[in-house]
Amino acid sequence: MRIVDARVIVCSPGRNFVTLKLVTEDGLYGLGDATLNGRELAVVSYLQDHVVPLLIGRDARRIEDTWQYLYKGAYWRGGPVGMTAIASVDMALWDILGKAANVPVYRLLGGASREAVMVYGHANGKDVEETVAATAHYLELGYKAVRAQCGIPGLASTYGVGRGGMFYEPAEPGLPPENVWSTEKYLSFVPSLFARLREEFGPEPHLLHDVHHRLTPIEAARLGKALEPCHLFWMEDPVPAEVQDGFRLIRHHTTTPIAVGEVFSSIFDCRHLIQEQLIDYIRSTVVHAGGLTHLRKIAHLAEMYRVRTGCHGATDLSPVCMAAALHFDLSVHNFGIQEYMRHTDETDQVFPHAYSFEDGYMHPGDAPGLGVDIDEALAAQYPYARAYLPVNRREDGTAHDW
Ligand code: KDG
Ligand code: MG
Repeated sequence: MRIVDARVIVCSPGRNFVTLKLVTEDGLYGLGDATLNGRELAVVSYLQDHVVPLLIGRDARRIEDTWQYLYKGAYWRGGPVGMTAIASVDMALWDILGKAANVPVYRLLGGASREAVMVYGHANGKDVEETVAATAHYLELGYKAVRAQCGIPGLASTYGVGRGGMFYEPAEPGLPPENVWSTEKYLSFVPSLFARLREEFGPEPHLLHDVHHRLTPIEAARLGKALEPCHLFWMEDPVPAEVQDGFRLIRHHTTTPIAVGEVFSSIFDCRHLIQEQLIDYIRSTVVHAGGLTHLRKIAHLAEMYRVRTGCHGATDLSPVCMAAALHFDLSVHNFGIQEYMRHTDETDQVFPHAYSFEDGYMHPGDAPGLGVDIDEALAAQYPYARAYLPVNRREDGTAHDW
């Protein structure tokens, strides 16, 4: 089953996506997401200029060997650009294998470990009242878990707040906008937001919060401690992911569960955090952590330490990644939760898919392969449009983590 064609498709149906399409001599094709938000074209070049020539003529069934060939053969290993490119090849190969065997990918991964996958949605508001209303809306839709983000009194712009509704999109067209940040204003406010949400909705719904890499370890420890009475499902990215020893300090001070990993590229980024049990949830996902082949290795390591998965699932991860993540989530034993930020209707039309949402849970569907397609003619009507994530500065103008 030789690969005879490999194409990179760039489109922007509401936001930018990069998709790899591999075609075999038997006429089967597979899709892989290769979107790296704000650096999309770097992955396009990596694939087109350096990976595609290596794929033509390879046996599409040799998934592990192709992974190792691309990873080890590059010499310059790891990193978000290279690992996203490898992930897209890997996803496309699993898609082809599923289609060839006429089974959904989760069956190739060991079958379903659960009936469906619990997901969390994003409740965003510019103030507490709006965040309460957004949380209520998600709960009415059947969600069992909601991430709450809120504008901070005294700050004009805050991560996770802005376009509201069901389709929050963090990237902005053109050059990056700049946000202003105050740790003190944030820390004095957030515990009162969650106290109000618990008062409003009681102990049952799972509540999550993304700190978005903005605190120092001791500040994060203070926040985790203050949030303990509100028993969050998790506090995400309390400090920049590379401040790995900082997680130990946070751990010494609080029982609030910790999630990290959406920016990790490989098992080597999270090995220490998992083995030292410094985190509770690993958030790496298919597209940015080397595909299903590599993410499964991360999950298996995590399983030994009772660390559960919580895959990143923002809108910049295309429906191809979302489908792959759901096959992974359904099959892997130590699944925890899946993030689900809905795509716009334009995106869903370009990427028709078999996955579905019902009452707070998702299922990848039983279509052969990943169960997601691309309408290339429609995709061509949405050309790439430069967009960046915002940049963050403290009130005195110092560049800060976003
Ligand atoms: O591209 C970056 C976004 O995906 C990220 O900002 C979203 O932090 C995020 C999340 O938890 O979904
Ligand atoms: Mg996040």
